[in-house]
Amino acid sequence: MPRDDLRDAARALLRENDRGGSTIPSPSLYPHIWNWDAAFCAIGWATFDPPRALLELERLLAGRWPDGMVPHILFDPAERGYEPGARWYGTIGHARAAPAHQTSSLTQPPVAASALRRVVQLGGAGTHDRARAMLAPLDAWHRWFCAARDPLGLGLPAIIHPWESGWDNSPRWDAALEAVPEAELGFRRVDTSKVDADQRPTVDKYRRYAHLIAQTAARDFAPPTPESADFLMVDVALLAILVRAERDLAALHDELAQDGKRAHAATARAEALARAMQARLLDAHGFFVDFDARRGATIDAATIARYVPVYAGLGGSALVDALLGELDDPRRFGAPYLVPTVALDSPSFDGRRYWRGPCWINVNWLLICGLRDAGHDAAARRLVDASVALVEGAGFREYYDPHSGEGLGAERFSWTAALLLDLLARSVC
Ligand code: 9WN
Repeated sequence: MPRDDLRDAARALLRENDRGGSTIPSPSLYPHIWNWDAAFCAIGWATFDPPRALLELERLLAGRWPDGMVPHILFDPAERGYEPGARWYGTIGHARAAPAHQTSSLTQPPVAASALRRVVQLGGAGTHDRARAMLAPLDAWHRWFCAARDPLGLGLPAIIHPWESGWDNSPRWDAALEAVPEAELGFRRVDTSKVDADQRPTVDKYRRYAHLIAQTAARDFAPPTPESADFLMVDVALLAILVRAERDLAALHDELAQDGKRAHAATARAEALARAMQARLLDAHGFFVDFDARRGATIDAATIARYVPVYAGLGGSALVDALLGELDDPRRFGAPYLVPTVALDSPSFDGRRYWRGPCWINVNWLLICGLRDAGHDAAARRLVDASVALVEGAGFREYYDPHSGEGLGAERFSWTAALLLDLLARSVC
């Protein structure tokens, strides 16, 4: 398909999923605002409508909690097509929760500051006033991660639920989830009536997810401790996103507000996180590994998350070289369609079930950004072409089978369209 047509189709999809200023991830499965989806969507909107991109981020930040957390879902109260809904989280009317919005009690990877920087780059001076107003909430959210989510004082914030990683069903969380009790769901799963069950998490996973949510509510949404949280995981992919977001926030403090003090503080937080990652999360082979903060155990799962630190320039040329080597290795990540999220020779690999093998355009995008910044233009271009090939072959799907390229999961998926727009804009410019 000519790239102009692909671009038009991607723009049309974002417009179709626009619900008056925020973009739902997919009409077939996800009818509310999701956190990192909104940030990815803003990056797409920025390529053709920067004011609309700003609105996407403003709507997301409007759901923030008094302590600074930006929730992983902002619910549309009129929408009934997704379970679990807001009531199930126990957040409505709670003093710690957002006063004027119905939200989940979790967060998600903080892509928003990096998205805002991209919007400002593309939108120019006309975006500055509205972008400046978002710096304080972004700053508060970034500070919240270490303030509320580092009970062991590792300098490394942890997630309390697989949904906070965005990589919900990744084998990275299997061992820790095994020890989490199964609870009654208390809601009707609608996902498996819309998408084949073999592409979604198993029933026992959902029961454990339910337990973790109930535990959060039982704690009255107070910050977790190893005694009060059955899942406390340092996620390297989320941390890499936070490091880059802090640097982008520092640049915005400088450029938009000439606020050297806050810029310096954000840079210092980024560098402290990067140092803590180097000190505590590097394994004997030079890979960053997730860390189970409850059990004091590192996680050994062969997933592409080990390469996401390249997005933040972490790991240096050794990590980039290892990534390039594994992308060429048909036993590892060198699938016919790129990039599988789990190594092909891993016993956990499942090319159809979400986060256990399929290709995702947002993961490709994180790797592409890192490769480009490291000066590996040809490798970045290869992953751009691979991403375009997936969409051309199967449309704007949530994820894709790395062996066949078949589209899986939700249909008319917004971040696939949005990030494709960004990839096309950057390769043409
Ligand atoms: C739970 C919306 C979200 C993404 C996540 C993805 C999936 C939700 C679900 O969909 O998670 O938050 O119901 O499966 O795993 O990354 O943000 O697109």
